[in-house]
Amino acid sequence: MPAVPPFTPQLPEALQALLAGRRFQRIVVFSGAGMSADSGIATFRSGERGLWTAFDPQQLATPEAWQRDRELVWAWYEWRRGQVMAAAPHAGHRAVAALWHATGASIVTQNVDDLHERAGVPETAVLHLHGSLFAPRCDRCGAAQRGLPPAVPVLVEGQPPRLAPPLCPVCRRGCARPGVVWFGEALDPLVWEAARRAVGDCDLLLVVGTSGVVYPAAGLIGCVPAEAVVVELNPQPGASAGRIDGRWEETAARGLPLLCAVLRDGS
Ligand code: BJW
Repeated sequence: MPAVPPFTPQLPEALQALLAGRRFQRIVVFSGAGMSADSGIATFRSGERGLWTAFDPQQLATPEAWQRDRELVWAWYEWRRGQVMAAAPHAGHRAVAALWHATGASIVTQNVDDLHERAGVPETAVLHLHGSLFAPRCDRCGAAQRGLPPAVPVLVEGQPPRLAPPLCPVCRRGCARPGVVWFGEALDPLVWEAARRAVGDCDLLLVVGTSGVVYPAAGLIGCVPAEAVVVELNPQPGASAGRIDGRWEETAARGLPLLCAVLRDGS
């Protein structure tokens, strides 16, 4: 029988020893889909509930998919935007926000949701490597089309949902596309550089809820200075690629409140 986790999470001894008596000055939190799993947002690759188990990324998350079938892709992203809007940040998001307020930690996320922000981190302080569900732009002229009201896809029985993306009010030729980074697309160079700088200058990197298989984001872990400490929080052992000095096999909602308190106040 698997051990029942204690009701109140406890830092593993090895991690406690690694962090004991240390005051970190330049912390970076690097989050992936597992960060939002406890808010009910599906991850991409975790078991049967992973998005890429139910859906084919080639049909939905590539520029080619967009060229082939905009209405299918737009409907899928609007469905996901609706799910995020209905979700709420959990205790782990709030702990990261408190850590940001206390230490000015950098927040680098692969997530396209806004749960770090809704937990209290200012929008300008979150580096979204893979864009945002809330930042659509024209697929032709690039004009931002923020603030679109949530739309409901048309459902035809036995067929995938479809939804026409709104026409661009600026050029009137293109239409809104999701403001996310698809496979084969480059990351925003300014966001990427800022993330690399933060990680390259950190003294502690906290890696939360990522499988570490998507590049270049996963390569960030390799940018940490030799003297920095890398801690991974993930219920799946050894999920991330790269050097990890301390691990805690725990969920974000359970682990982050304690871990962030230790980093904030010392142990
Ligand atoms: C919990 C938990 C709980 C569960 N608490 N934890 C070979 C080598 C290197 C690169 C490539 C290659 N072949 C192809 C590439 C390139 C490609 C790539 O990396 N592919 C890999 C799949 C191999 N990369 C790209 O295409 C990137 N662009 C690029 O390379 O551009 C080059 C270029 C340069 C110049 C000009 C033009 C091009 C772009 C990558 C974009 C990724 N996009 C997505 C979709 C975003 C939009 C959307 O949301 O739909 O980003 S894919 C998806 O994966 C999403 C995520 O951000 C990303 C990473 O996933 P993440 O966050 O790690 O989630 P999961 O599900 O994988 O893991 C969840 C983890 O949480 C697990 O470990 C669980 O255990 C854990 N967990 N519950 C804590 N409660």
